[in-house]
Amino acid sequence: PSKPRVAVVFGGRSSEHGISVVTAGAVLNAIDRDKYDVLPIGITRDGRWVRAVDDPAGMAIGGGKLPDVDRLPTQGSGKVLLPLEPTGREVLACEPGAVPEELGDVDVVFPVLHGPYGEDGTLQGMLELSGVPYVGAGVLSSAVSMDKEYMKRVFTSYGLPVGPYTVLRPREWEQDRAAARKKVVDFAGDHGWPVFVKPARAGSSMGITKVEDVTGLDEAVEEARRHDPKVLVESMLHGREIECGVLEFGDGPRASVPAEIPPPGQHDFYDFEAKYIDAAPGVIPAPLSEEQTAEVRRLAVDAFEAVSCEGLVRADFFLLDNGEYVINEVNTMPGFTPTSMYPQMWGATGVGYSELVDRLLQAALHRSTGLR
Ligand code: G1L
Repeated sequence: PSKPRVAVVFGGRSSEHGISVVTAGAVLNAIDRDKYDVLPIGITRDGRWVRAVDDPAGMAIGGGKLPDVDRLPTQGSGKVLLPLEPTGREVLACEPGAVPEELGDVDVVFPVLHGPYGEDGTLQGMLELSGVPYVGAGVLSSAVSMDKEYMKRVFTSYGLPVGPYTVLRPREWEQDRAAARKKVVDFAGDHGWPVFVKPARAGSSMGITKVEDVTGLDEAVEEARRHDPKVLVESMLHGREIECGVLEFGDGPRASVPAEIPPPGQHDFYDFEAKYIDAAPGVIPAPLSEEQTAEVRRLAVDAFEAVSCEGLVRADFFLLDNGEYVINEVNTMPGFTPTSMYPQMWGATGVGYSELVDRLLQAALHRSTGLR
């Protein structure tokens, strides 16, 4: 019997290009070759799709340097393989179920891409059009989970507790600066300084500033707007940072044991490098009471359901000093190297890295595709 063919798509035009390649190397290394055929597909920093040589070891961090698709050996001509470049329109000529001819049939795509065009639902939409199943969240779930405003709106209407926030829409900031500033000052009047100013849609922790008073506001908003013209202002929550992994099993989503992220030391909050490259900084399992553990696991599964997620999600919470949980966000493409929080939490729950990868592939392959 022929094996399902897995296209692992990685790299891409985001600043997290190198981490994506490292992660894809770990995924390729973990895929059971007795069960699956693999097709590694790299996306260069300028958006060309190329067929990479199946060499997971060559995709690891080498000499302290992150790998890059442009430096990986490619297979075949090395020319653009897919009609899926930023400007490509030939995708419309592509047969459903047969990502491009040159590549042969692909049974499932494992996307390992960060940020815009990777985890925001756009790649997922393209794969829906192609009729190819893929690992992880679908179009709506990816898009909602990428947008901090809509994520909070969905959580709220699903009965999940969220922290105080306000939104600065592009036009508000551009057309009436004074009113926009007042909106934030009034918000801080109600909920206190400092506030966090964040781009509504951005991967990792980029563009986020902790603002102590109104004097730092304009600069923080301008910085956030470099990533997204829509900006979120959140109050600083006092409590412990607790994370939980959710994974889809045959009978539905289950939550891992939770982890606690220790309070940041010299940094104001974890930056992107700490989140993705460093070994998981968390304490696993989080030192919580049985009731607190059960509650956060329940909330994590609720969050998965709230955004109609598929495959997996990492749900991030604050356990406030008053004992109540608040959900901060969900991440449909969390850090995913073997030492990242999500795989570590599942490891502590009895699901190793290879089993994780296999469960995600199985969930994707068993999903119905096409019109539902
Ligand atoms: F496909 C999964 F399983 F949903 C998946 C894909 C990608 C989970 C996690 C990730 N993570 C990443 O791609 C990244 C955080 C390394 C992006 Cl740079």
